[in-house]
Amino acid sequence: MPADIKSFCVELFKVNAIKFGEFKTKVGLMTPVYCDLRVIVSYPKLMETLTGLLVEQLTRIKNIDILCGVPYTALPIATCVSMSTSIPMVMRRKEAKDYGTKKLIEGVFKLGDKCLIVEDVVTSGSSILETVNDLKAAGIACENAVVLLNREQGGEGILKKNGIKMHALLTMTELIGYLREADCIDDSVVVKVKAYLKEAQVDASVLLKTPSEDRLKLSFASRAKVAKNPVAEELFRIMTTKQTTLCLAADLTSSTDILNLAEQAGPHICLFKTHIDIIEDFHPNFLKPLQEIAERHNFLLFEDRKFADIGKTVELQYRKGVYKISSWAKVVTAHSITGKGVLDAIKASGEGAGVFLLAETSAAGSLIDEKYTKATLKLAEQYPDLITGIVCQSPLFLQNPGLLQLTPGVQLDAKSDGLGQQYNTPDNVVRDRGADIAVVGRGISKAKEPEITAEKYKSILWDAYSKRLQE
Ligand code: 5IU
Repeated sequence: MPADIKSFCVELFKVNAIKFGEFKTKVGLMTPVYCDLRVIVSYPKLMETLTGLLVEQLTRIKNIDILCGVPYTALPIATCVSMSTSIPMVMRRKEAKDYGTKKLIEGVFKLGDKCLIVEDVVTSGSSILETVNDLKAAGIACENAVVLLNREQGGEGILKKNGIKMHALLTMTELIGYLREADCIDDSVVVKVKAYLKEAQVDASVLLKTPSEDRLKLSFASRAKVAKNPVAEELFRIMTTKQTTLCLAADLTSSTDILNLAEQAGPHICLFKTHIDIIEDFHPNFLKPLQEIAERHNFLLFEDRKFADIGKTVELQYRKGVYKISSWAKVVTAHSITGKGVLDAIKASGEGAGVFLLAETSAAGSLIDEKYTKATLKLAEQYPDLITGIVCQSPLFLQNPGLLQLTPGVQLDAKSDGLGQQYNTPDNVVRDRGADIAVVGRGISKAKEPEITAEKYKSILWDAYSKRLQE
């Protein structure tokens, strides 16, 4: 391989893909060496050699389901690697944000697919991280990047800190060594480049800011500190103290049964989710013992009311009627279908409840589409102090670690319930679908021993969260 790569370097030099002199970089600094692999598409033979070298490199990387080239230079390179290895490829759209509803990732993939990144040159690693962020947002796992040239300016370390192992064919030091050997450059150029490399190390702290905010890699304890909604902050703290991310859906119709379930599962949950209007023997007196249990076991009461009317009606539904939800529920759910009014009404009540906004559902045949989901996230952004989190089925948001992802449709033993509910396993929702809190209902309430079952779900979920932090 060294012989191959040496002559390949010389060929790159000959076609001006590597140049020496004085060049301005993207960020305005001067560099004595410039690599521009964009020309390579004009030299099919060189492309073939590069493909062969990359393919050889990637045989050492295990578990690759798909490939993705960093746009644009590495797109044709990734295509060649995909054709040569028969590993399918996906494409990241750079401009999708401007189009609003267009998909960021084109191609066929499954949630949790492991993607190998293909890139030509790495300086800071920021281009790779941009691509990785979008892939992760689509539920694709990224751990490895195969690249032609490591410029040795800090990119490898930055990528590593972000969970990406870089497999480079070549370092800048090796490249200039080979070119010197082949008499393409003289000693003075070698000295200049080496001096430059020493000085021009990338300031990792600036670059790390965005990627390190990826909530999936941050502990709940650290996320508590950046939560803007007080209920989210409290939840992060409860989750950390009790080591639980379990929300129990208490969809029972008798108040005694609900109180019993709360007492049994109490030690293992962070949220107790009710549909207060399904209780057949509801009396306001029922709320007091429920609040007492919640306090004793340190969990929050959560009414899954899914407010969806005009603001004025929501205000009444929230504060009045038999249930007086605002007087006891610390958290409620809301639809985004009617827009701001719902959130304004809840906020104006001044009760300090947190809201989980519904961006996706676990129901088969749901009418919610990508456009609606995105608009919901935008709406949530406008109410940072009110929104506790987002109810969804996939890691829709990564860059806002103060928000919680709540994911219902979780069960170990069933795939569906015959009425459109779709279940995933606890491990899957946390590690592949980005759930911070998992909602489990019948998986626990219908179990023979709800207390033991709640504890089991709690520990599987916590395990999955711990693994996610290390992945
Ligand atoms: N719930 C869902 N899916 C959703 C939303 C809410 O299941 O997309 I939004 C609620 C309905 C029920 C609980 O109260 O979560 C799930 O209960 P089971 O685990 O018993 O299916």
